[in-house]
Amino acid sequence: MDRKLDHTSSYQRIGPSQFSDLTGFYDAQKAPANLTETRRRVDAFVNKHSSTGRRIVLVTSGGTTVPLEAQTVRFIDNFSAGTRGAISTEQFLERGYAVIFLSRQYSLLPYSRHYSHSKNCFLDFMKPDGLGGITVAPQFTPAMLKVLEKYNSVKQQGLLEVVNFVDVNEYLFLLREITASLSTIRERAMFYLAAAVSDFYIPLGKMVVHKIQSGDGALHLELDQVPKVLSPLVKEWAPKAFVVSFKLETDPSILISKAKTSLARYGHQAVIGNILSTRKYHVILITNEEEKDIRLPEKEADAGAEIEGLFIPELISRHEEWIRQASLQN
Ligand code: 9Z3
Repeated sequence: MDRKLDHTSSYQRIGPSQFSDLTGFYDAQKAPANLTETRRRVDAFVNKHSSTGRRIVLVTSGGTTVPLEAQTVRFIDNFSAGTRGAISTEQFLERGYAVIFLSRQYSLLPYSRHYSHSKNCFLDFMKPDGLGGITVAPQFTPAMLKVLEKYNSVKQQGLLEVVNFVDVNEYLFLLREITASLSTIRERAMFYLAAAVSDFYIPLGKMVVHKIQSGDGALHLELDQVPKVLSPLVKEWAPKAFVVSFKLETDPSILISKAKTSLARYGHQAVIGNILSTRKYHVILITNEEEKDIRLPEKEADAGAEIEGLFIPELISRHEEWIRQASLQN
């Protein structure tokens, strides 16, 4: 049995992150091994689509882990399965965007999500064809054919680039690298930051190397605050891009004020506010000009509609206006 967390101490606040300016964070942490290769891949993707004038969106998706040991046996995780990110990616692709999908390894992927994490095992979708081969069971064929056609078309046109992370450190390094690449297309880039990013972490310098041993009583964890990357992203890394962040709360009474504070603090273009328990049916789109309540009617949800199909077109029209305004100034 592992040592129990001390719930009182885990809620004690220990002051701001030692790396509130972020430079310190990137200097002190270790970059992921695949960073240079990923940057090369993303640069090639951005160059290819920038030459055709296509808009590109970075969709971040899924939860980041917080390792407790450098040789990680245990880690803190969160609820996100990456559903929002995977659905949103399909929506953007259908509306002509190229997508960089920065996603938690093994979380939901666009298109395959319809089958990978479903109540059916993937084998339930198949049946023997009687000739020694396998076919798709007839009741699933029409829906699967539609998904397959969309998936193949995206693949053939090279419209989707997937980059994976597991922990919050990898996420922050990859985000900075991809942002640098995307900043080259200026206003045509959109950032859609839907990943459930950890607020607290253990810096490399304070992390034990080996497995934490049991037997010494309660385990007290002290976590530093994860630096807020939205600030440099908006102000320095990609100042011309259209940036959408997400604000997740469990208490509806603070959602709008927290979203507005975020918008005022970071100066980006939109916040999608959502409550954990209702996030699939209700979001609030907050910009400097408006506060729009968006709800998916029950009937539409029952018929298979998804709320991303309602609010992503709203974001896209605002992105188009953002590009138009910039072109008037140039
Ligand atoms: C969201 O709020 C996403 O909508 C969800 C999607 C994570 C709720 P699922 O993956 O869930 O479909 O199950 N993402 C952002 C959450 C976040 O970490 N926001 C931070 C904050 O609220 C930074 S802006 O403080």
